[in-house]
Amino acid sequence: MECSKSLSEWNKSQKIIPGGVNSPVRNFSKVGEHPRFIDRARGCRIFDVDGNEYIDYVASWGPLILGHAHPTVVHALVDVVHRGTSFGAPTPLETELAQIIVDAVPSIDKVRLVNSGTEATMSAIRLARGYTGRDKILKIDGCYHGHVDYLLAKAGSGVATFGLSDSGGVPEDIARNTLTVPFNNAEAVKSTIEANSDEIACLILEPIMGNMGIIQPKDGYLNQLREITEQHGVVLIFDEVITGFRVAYGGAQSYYNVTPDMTCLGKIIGGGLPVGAYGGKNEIMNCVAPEGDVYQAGTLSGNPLAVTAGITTLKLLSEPGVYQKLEAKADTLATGLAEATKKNRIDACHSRVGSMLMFYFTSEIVTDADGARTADTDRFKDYFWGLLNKGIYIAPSQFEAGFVSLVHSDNDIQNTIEAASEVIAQM
Ligand code: KE4
Repeated sequence: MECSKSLSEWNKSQKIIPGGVNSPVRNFSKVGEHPRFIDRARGCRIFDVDGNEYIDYVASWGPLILGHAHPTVVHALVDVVHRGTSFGAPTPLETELAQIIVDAVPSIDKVRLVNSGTEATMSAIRLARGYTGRDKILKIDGCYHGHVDYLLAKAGSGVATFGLSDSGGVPEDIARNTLTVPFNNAEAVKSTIEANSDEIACLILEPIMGNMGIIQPKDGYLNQLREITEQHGVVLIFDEVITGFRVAYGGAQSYYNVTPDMTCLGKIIGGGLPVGAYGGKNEIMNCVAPEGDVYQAGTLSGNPLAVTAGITTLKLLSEPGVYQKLEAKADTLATGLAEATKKNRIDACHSRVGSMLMFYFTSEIVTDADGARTADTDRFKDYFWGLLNKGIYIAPSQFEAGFVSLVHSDNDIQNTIEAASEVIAQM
């Protein structure tokens, strides 16, 4: 596969951008070689600067559930850009997106728009601390919540991919307020909260772990967390930056019928442009400045372009039958992949919730981050390159999720299954 132009771009970018990329996970160093530089995308396909075409399952790490350059989204952006790009003043568009989110997400009475998932989680944690007057936070080993200092302890995504135990640059007196427990172990949460009960402000977690591959909550686990945190006045925060509007229109909290105190959103709610959000019960959200004393701000928060892309995307997702279509497409793909690993007797643990799916090269049944860490990342590397060379673009890491969009056709899915079957058969 010709990639000389990508290589040339890589040689330039490495000189002036750390790792040649503006986010570590885009770097191919853990699978070897260099990233493909993208020229354009449309629907479920992306095209690199050498003209190679790929069926895309990264979807910009989740946002593009409608596919790339969706005509309705593009038209809405073209219409709105002529009216100005940012005002630093409120607009009706922000209220419209906020209303859509409040109507869709059970835990959210009020919501503040920000510019990224990281800003959303950082703000939610500060708010939980301000609301409770407590300093400690509890997170789950392997969950990734963005690059917030005190949330990089035992994080997933790029932190796991690059084997960074934690991050450099985080002072000990910040990290020590972060407690970590394994996923799918409610007893560990209970005992940790009881040991620190009047000091823990919140428990934050991805209700479905999407940054160590995909790890689903065991039956009743989220309900147990809800009860335990309720008993001890600990704010329960669902980080639904990935799962929000992905696994259901109301997110994982609707899918599993468990309502947290606060929710963080991102990715899909911006439709491919920078939007994050945090929201929750009125009594908590009323503590946010200027109403309350918990400060959070942002020059471009609620930006009319990004909000327009988000509104347009969420309106299209609210149409009848959308999630059934996503479910059917993803189920077909997941079934085909499972048949391929089984037929070739390749140890694999498959995982799918709605239109997010992946599998681990391991014989274990993965229920937490330690289980995910048993995956054979060398085998994954072979799988990644086998697919890429056949025109299938998945995340360059065993510890990420794959995403099916509304515009992956039956043909695209079948082509993917055939390509994956050929690669797996050669393993
Ligand atoms: P951003 O700051 O990257 O918009 O969102 C941070 C974040 C928060 N919470 C969850 C559950 C997330 O998955 C993320 C970001 N996800 C990664 C990929 N798994 C983004 C890709 C990247 O880091 O470039």
